[in-house]
Amino acid sequence: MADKAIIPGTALIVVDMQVDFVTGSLAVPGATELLGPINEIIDLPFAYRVASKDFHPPGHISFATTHGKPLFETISIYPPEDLVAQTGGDVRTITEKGLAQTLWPDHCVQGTPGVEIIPGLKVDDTFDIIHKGTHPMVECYSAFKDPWHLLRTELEDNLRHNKVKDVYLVGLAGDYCVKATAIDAAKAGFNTFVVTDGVRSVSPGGEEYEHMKAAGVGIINLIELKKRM
Ligand code: VGL
Ligand code: ZN
Repeated sequence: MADKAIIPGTALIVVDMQVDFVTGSLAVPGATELLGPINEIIDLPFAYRVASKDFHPPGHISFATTHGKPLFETISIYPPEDLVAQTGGDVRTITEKGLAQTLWPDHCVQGTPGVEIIPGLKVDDTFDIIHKGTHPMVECYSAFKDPWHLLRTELEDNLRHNKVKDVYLVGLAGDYCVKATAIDAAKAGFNTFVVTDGVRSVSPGGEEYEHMKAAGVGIINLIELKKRM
């Protein structure tokens, strides 16, 4: 990286490369294979680097234990009325949108070892860190905002402040947080690319890449990324 000039307008987003998703309670298949490729990608001359962290309070709405229900069951969840009221929007329209929520093992709980970025990954203090899923009643796969658009993180402001045009994403999980974050990035108007060598999914071979492509996200591999950078 030292011998390469920074490329203005480029950003790397490392999504949820945390202990619980790599080796912990919600370990994504093949996630340990990502350290090499992602470290290589981190060394490329991005102008701005940011890592997201799933950062749940104990008893989060996405945990099966919170509801006393079996793991991986799907329930409908609704936005908390106080938050809806604060938005000043159409409360009824928003609250009627029940959302399918998969119930996960407890994971990425604030203050636990599982919430930390996986050791060995070169996410250093040049990275900004975005915390998401911090509200007990709101799931947030995207590092930009929750599905009801009630709570936003600093990510979009940070990207704009750093004059970012091209966003490259790697991390976990391809079918949840990477997908949601990439789609929101494209919707926000960034040229958005997911680098497949840096991604693993909970249930690979679903249609995660088709969904991303349909939203305007470019799907590239590490060789293609290196040609651009
Ligand atoms: C994620 C499931 C639950 C992710 C987060 O980072 O993809 N998946 N919470
Ligand atoms: Zn989570």
